[in-house]
Amino acid sequence: MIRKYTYGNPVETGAVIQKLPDETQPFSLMQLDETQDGIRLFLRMAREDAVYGLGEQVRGINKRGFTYISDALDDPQHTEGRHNLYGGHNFLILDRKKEPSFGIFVDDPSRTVFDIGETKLDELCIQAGPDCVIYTVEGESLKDIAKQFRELIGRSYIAPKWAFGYQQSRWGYACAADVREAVVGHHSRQIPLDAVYMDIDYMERYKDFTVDGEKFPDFAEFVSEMKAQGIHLVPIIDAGVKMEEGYPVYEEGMREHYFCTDADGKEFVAAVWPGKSLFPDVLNSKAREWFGGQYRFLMEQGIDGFWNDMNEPAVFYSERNLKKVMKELRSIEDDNLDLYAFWHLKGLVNGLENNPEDYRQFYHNMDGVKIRHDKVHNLYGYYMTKAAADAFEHIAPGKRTLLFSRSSYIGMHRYGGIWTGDNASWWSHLLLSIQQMPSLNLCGILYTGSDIGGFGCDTTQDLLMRWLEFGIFTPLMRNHSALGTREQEVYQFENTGDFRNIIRIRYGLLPYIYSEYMKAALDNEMYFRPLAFDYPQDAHAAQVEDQLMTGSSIMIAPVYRQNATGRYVYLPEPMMMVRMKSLEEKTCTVLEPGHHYVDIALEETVFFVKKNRMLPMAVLDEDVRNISGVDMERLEWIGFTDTEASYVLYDDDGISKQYAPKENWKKIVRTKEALDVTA
Ligand code: MIG
Repeated sequence: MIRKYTYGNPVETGAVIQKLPDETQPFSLMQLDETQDGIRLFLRMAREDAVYGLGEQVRGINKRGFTYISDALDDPQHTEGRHNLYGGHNFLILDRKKEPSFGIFVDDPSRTVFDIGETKLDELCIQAGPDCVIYTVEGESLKDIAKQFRELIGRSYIAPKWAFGYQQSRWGYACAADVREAVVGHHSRQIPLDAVYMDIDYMERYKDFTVDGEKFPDFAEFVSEMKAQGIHLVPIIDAGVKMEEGYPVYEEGMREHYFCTDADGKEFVAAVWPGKSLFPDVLNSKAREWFGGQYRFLMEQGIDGFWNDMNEPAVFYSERNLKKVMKELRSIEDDNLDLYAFWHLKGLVNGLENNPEDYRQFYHNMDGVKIRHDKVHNLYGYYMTKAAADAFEHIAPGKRTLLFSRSSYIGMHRYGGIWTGDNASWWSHLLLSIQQMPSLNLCGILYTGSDIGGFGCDTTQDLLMRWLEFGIFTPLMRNHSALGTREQEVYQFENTGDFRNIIRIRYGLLPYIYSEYMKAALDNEMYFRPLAFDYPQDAHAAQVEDQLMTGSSIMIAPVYRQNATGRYVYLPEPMMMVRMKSLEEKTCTVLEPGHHYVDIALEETVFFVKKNRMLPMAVLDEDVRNISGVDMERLEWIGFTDTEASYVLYDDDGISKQYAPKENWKKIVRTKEALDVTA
């Protein structure tokens, strides 16, 4: 049961796809106060109630105990005190033990605050509006509420099958030779790989939709050379367009008034990578169509995947604010700065970046309606990504193109995935990434993953290995690291064979991962779920913050602590533990429900299969190089049952949009004796 309540005069955000009538009854699930500054919602929470959702945020799966803010921001400090990350995902579910649970979605693209028991331990307070739409979702169970919400917001983006292979990225691959080296580094060690990413260095002076001809002479030829080796190249696209005479994207955009403007209608100038830049007005349908059309330049050269970056949009400084700050700096040049004066100086300089005041200085032309950016701030990444996705419908119709974004808003999941941005090579960020997955899935974002090994800081062999042991389960499995950090390709470390084994397990799991992804997308379900969603009656399951139900057959419990040789695992029901040293070396043990300490050596991958369920594992040749070497017909069935186990296998061509109709989903049943791998 979904109810819709409209307050003020909200903009059409495009978050939902169902047209619902406005409720005539007053809002009743929570206390609602309408004030001049907006809407305030209050609810008492019982001590045992939990809150799930909010997509990309810091902290745990149960969001209680902190204030989360939707206010898209480019900030790499994903630490416990950070209130906002890159997106605006205003959906949460209140899991109430004594009263009915419900979900609430606040469709408000400006700054929205969720105080979930921070100010008052047992009080939830949401601040939004004044112009917003609120949806409440009542249902029979957490899963049912989640599904109804997903039906409201529409089907999740479906990536091409190759994008479920292992992908390598690094900010610092500066030329064709660097990319070749990464490919050879994997292939010469028989480590499968499906894609290599191109970060900003491929462009000519950081100009979108250009390729530096010195670093990549004959780019189209290079793209096909890579394709011949089974490698897809995935270039980055940034939100800011460089101001440079003679650069067609800049000149065309100026001529047609496709960029965001200041209050007087002059283009708003902010600096990002290329220095002074303009922001394409992706909230304007004409400008959006134009910007999306630019992707053609790369697609015509064979590119079939993109990642959209810096689309919060990130601002290094605005021309206006820089002038002001410089002037003030000059005025204090000769002062004897005491503590506070020095702090003030530091604040002036640090405050140049992503300054909230700058977001109040520019405007969009939403198809005739002039609207100040801060009122729609969280929509920018969504509409930049929609620009690309809409264009792909013309440029490569009928074909899936890989697309994911850094910033997003509810609804963007129909057009692309996200990656979780600039994390660090910290063990705490491995745990964070585990915890972000179900929250993102709840908001419809299925094609997602974190920078494996960590983006900032230097990784270590053990961190990368443990991260991969989790990453083999995330739909987006990409190793990415920042310029200046330790080189992080798996072959940079000793015991490369162990890394190879883990990555090969991913390819072995591919039939399962792809099936589960596709079923979750086509059925509006979650691929990663908190344990409480599957075991609502189990009070302990709700406490588990570091294990995930993954697809329909398994539960994962990754190791995320340094030097740990194992971990505690909670089993809500009997499950079969599968321990893998490699794809070929597995041992299975049935464990009783309850708490266990499980030894998991550094190079081992462990997961748990539910009773009467099973999963397919592809049998791979030694020289498999990419997903085309995964034979969906050559499967081993792993399961645990006293009688028979079953599984619904999904497959399709992996590239067209002709998804297999439900009648073609293969239900496979195996008796205990017929299982290939069992306890
Ligand atoms: O200001 O393009 O999150 O993945 O490597 C940094 C360089 C800009 C941020 C992205 C990161 C990417 C980096 N970008």
